[in-house]
Amino acid sequence: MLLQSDIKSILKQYQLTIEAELELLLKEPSLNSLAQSQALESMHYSVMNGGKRLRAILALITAEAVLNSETQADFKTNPASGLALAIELVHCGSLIHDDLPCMDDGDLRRGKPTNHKVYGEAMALLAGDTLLCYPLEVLITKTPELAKLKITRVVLELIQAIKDMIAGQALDLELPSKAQKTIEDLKKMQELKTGALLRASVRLAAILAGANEKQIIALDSYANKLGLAFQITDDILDNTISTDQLGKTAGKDLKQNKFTFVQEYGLEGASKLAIDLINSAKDDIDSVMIYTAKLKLIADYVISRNN
Ligand code: GRG
Repeated sequence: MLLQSDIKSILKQYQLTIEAELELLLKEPSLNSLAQSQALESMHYSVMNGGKRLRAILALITAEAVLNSETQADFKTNPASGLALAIELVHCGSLIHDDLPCMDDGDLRRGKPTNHKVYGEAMALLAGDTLLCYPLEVLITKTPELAKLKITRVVLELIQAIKDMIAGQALDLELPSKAQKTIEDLKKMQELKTGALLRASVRLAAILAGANEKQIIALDSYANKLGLAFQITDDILDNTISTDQLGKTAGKDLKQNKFTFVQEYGLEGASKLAIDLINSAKDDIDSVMIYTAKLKLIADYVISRNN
């Protein structure tokens, strides 16, 4: 039986596998043309600079749960292996663009200078661009043969999730200047900006692993709630954790006049909302699968993390 205290070692195991695979992907011959400039080094800097690898882990453990596997499956045969890597790459690209001066203007990411601080804005832009198209190649070429039967649906849904993330980012940029902001505006924006990729990690892994419709619906609901709880926790951490611990500049939301869940509900209210969402997310998956332990542990981790 898995305990809450096992989460650190479980995360570590998956992180090591994912990082080794990401490192290999950045050496693929299809990226050779980018190696002629600093573009590949710039990408490498932002893909391999830490990160919790939450989206990739969610994809892998969702597929394992659907396949009734209690233990970590061999990476290459996990139906969601290509998806896990693809989503992680898109996520890293989105962070590079998010940190640009024309967006969130970040100096620090994962405790290190942001991409454009090291490689300049133009190279950061190009690294982010590459991390938008290369992941689709990765998804198609690295998905194990059997799961490839579902690939068209999965590619199309991933493209939609990426467009939703971009739409969420656009709303995020516009929201501070909107005169009448409602909590519904905030939820919609976060559902798109942060929720879409997290949801895709779970939902598309379930599809690739051959989940039935009931399981897909339950996992989709789990992922939606997890995504919202993740963002609420981000808002709480921005208010309560130091820049050192957070790995990026703390207290930025307030400085940038961002409308957040903490502003709306206060620290205690926001924390209660996140806990309720996670409990409900865990309930969602109980009746449709047997091996839900890791999905539940990671749900708890989403709101107990400190970065
Ligand atoms: C070029 C792909 C691409 C996108 C452009 C900039 C943009 C559109 C989207 C940005 C969306 C964004 C910044 C969403 C926030 C997601 C979020 C909460 C990031 C932090 O996630 P963690 O904590 O990060 O999982 P680590 O560092 O652990 O990977």
